[in-house]
Amino acid sequence: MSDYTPVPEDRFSFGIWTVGWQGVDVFGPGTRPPMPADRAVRKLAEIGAYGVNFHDNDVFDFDASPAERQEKIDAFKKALGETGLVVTTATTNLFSHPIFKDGAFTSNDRDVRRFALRKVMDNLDLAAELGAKTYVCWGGREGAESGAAKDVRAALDRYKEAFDVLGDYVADQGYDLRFAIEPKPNEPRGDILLPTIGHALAFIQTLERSENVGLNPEVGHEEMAGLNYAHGLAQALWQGKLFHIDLNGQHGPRYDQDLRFGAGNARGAFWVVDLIENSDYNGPVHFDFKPPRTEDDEGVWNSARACMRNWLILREKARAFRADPEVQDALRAAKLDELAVPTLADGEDWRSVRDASPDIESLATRGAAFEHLDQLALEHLYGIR
Ligand SMILES: [Mn+2]
Repeated sequence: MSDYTPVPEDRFSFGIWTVGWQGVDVFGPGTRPPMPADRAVRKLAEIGAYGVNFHDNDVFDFDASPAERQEKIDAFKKALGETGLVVTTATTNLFSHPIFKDGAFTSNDRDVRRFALRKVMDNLDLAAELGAKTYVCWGGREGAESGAAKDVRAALDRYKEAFDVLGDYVADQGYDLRFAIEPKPNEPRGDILLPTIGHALAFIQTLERSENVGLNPEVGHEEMAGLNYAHGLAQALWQGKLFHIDLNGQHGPRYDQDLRFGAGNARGAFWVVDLIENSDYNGPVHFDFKPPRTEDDEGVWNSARACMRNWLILREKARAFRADPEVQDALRAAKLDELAVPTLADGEDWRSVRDASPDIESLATRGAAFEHLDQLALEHLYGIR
């Protein structure tokens, strides 16, 4: 058993806004003081993170003067330089300021949409300068609370237009950046556009530069919709679209809890780690959580450390699961190897199965042997194997 100490090869990264969250919620103000971005960078480096992700307004305020903006960026850069923390990812705050109350790329107001594009382009410049490779787009305010307020088909036209324009900007500037759309079903809007991984995958196919746009799925957002996050990630991988991951914890369909990774649906977290560890995903292992507003500064860092520790614990368990000879036997008994074999052999076509006539009785009565396999997984997770 290791001591679960993170190393740079683990590629753990955090949003500046996660540890910096003051604990503001719908029913009360923050319980913690503001945290400057440069302090977040220094503390994250101290606890073993590899990288960071930032919104423009995590670093400088929405209404900062050019001089104030530069001063905050310089402090951020200084902390990055001193700690060696990598900026893996960047994103734009298109949801906090009242101007975005009806969305940004899909606001009914054209002037808001034009300003939103400008705000993203400003931060794409900074993202490229700081070396980010992924640009996350979470359209939290793109949606509606009521039926007639949003023409969804027109809004999707505008959503596509935004990605096409921004894709041209990145190409024309020669930036080495890919976009990653983050789906979410609701909150803060009653209903958000591109609510799930599946909706977003279908949308991406319509874009002019679709090869440069993928996904940033979040645990909690998919589980809020009652969906299986690991299955969603697997489909995104299968379609070559898993550009980034947002890890946290969630207890089923309720408000967006943003618990530390591994809390909430622990069984789901096990399968997420197992999937990612056995995939070609090579982006950051990124945490987008919120330390509960019950916590003080010490609690914030305990919560952040626990995200990484839980990943490492689950990684050890997932590896032990796959290496267990009894599991390997159970996988064969459950015919996982057979699923990997094409249904038609080389040279066969539909004629080969047109009259398929297996032993129906035998196939119908044969058990799938999944319960034994799943129990082995749970026993690894529960720590007795
Ligand atoms: Mn969330």
